[in-house]
Amino acid sequence: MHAAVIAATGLFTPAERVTNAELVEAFNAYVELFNTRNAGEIASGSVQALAPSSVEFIEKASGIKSRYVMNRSGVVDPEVMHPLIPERSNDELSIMAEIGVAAAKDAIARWGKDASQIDAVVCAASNMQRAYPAMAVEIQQALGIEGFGFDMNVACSSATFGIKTAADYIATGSARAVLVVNPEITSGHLNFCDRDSHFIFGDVATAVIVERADDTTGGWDILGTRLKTVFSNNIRNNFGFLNRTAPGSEGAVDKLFVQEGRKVFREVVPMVSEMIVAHAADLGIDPTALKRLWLHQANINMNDLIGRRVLGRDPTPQENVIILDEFANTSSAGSIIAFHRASDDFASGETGLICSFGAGYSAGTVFVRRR
Ligand code: CO8
Repeated sequence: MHAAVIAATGLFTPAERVTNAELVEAFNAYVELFNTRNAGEIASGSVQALAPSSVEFIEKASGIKSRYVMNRSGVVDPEVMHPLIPERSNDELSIMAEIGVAAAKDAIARWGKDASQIDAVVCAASNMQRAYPAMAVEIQQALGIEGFGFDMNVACSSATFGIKTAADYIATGSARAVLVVNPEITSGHLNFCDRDSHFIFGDVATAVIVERADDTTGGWDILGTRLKTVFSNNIRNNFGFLNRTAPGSEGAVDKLFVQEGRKVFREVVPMVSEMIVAHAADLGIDPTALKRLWLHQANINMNDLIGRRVLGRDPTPQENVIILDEFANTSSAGSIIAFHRASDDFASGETGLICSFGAGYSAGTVFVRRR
């Protein structure tokens, strides 16, 4: 068995950004249009009037202040309310592969080796560009990587599941270096007309290179990885290839992200806190001595609670990194952005935790130590 390290990470950030104020302005204009256009039905009680959103609620309930998006103009247009992303021909790089490649190139540059030294590509994300060919194979081709690639989807936990898969390939000798890419165009499956969730997500791509420890002196030792899934209906996206086969589905609108946010909050916090503490104990790590947590970035109050339960005290902003204020929930990429942004100050031997959680439910823990 071979030990694995996280050798490098990379980040692609979209050029366009939407603040809460801009998003709420568009949402409230949409609500006005809807209520005006449906005034008769609303008066007769057959349609329910929509209520406005508010910046104050969003910031207090979630901690989110802005998000990056692949297309801003559609998202802030009350007559559109979704991103506008032109379809590409089969001969062009798909948009999800394109942002995955951008993040991968950033990681490869930091790694300082050539892409040809990568043996496998795992594209791990919440939503895939298409059924096939796999995005991972497209990314592999764009980067000139030999070997193999495949896509995997574990919603917000895709990155940690991908890192574990990569570390297992390293351990068994199936690969010496694996590229894990997390392109997340969450705006494509977010219902910008839904007051409960229109503010939640943002777009981004991250990349992680996992390498055999013997092949490098740098990076982060992967001390242990653990995965967990427990079925829940509280976060769902029912979009799928069988949708059009359901009798009576003709003309139905796309099925988008839905959740019972409060239930998710209540159920996932204990599940994840207990998982972290148990995994740390099995590895002989004192969780209260961790220098830093790079948690999934869905909700600031959730991260505060998990941080308190794991560290046994109120975590400082340095101990519990928050990037969701700027990026919103970027699904699988969130904990990787936090790690990418806030890990340079670690001294050799210092230990931290990358942890994701989300739909499924799913959760993944990756304990790392600076080499
Ligand atoms: N503006 C003003 N008021 C609002 C708004 C709004 N936008 N939305 C709701 N309210 C009101 C409600 O109507 C309610 O009013 P009342 O008390 O009168 O009934 C009140 O505010 C409170 O509403 P909630 O109970 O819904 O509010 P919460 O405090 O629970 O906050 C959150 C809502 C922020 C959603 C919170 O519950 C949360 O963050 N929960 C955790 C969710 C989470 O972690 N989800 C993980 C999902 S990610 C994942 O795994 C899937 C990945 C797939 C990515 C695909 C991309 C699309």
